[in-house]
Amino acid sequence: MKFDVLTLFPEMFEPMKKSVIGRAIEKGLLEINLINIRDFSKDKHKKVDDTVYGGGAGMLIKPDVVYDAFKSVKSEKSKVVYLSPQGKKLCQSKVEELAKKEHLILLCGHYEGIDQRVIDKIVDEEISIGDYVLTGGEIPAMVLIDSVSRYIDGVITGESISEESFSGSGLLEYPQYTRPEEFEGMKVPEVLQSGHHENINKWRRKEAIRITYQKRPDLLEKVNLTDEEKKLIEELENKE
Ligand code: 4GT
Repeated sequence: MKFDVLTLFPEMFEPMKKSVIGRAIEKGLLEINLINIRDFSKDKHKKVDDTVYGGGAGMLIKPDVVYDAFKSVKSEKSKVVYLSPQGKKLCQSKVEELAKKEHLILLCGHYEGIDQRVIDKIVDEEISIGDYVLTGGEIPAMVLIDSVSRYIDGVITGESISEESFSGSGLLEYPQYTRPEEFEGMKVPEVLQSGHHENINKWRRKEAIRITYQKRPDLLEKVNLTDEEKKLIEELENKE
């Protein structure tokens, strides 16, 4: 999978060369190509922004430089995503959908944003990472790359993906423990040391339901629960 990132601050993506994503790049599973929008300025001072028509504070990125940067990377199969607070909020199912694409072009705004005409011309989808304002689309682009890359074969070792929060069951993850068996007077739950896998799975499912009920009850609406599990939730409700 290939990401082309159109940005004024390619250096911001340096940290992605570390850890899991860095190894995926080294293994050739993933390509992150950084395109500096400034390289496409025709201006002798490499100017990329200008004042806003109609007045108001700040500067906007000019449409022609963004368009030229886009043309330098576009392909038949590319899909252009503009990271913006106006976009649809990113969720795990959208992440999974994007992971099926071969080539994503991520457009990052800065300052007050980008001239609307080039957005209308080249953007296929606008995505937000949440309802808050940032100084640029670079961090949202990194969030998207990180979340999507985990779905590429070989990026994540082991089973993991289907069992975790927001995938599969729709529940949050059950609590997990490692050594020591006792920490600050707190013991690892007995059942997890029993080696009885059926009981362990039952305990984990129950804990996942309990934690989802306590931390994110809104998520439970979409979860398929057995009658027994619905009773468990009633019990939790009565405990309050
Ligand atoms: C928030 C988000 C985002 C910004 C988000 C254009 C100039 C947008 C600054 C940029 N803020 N981008 N993608 N919540 N700010 O996803």
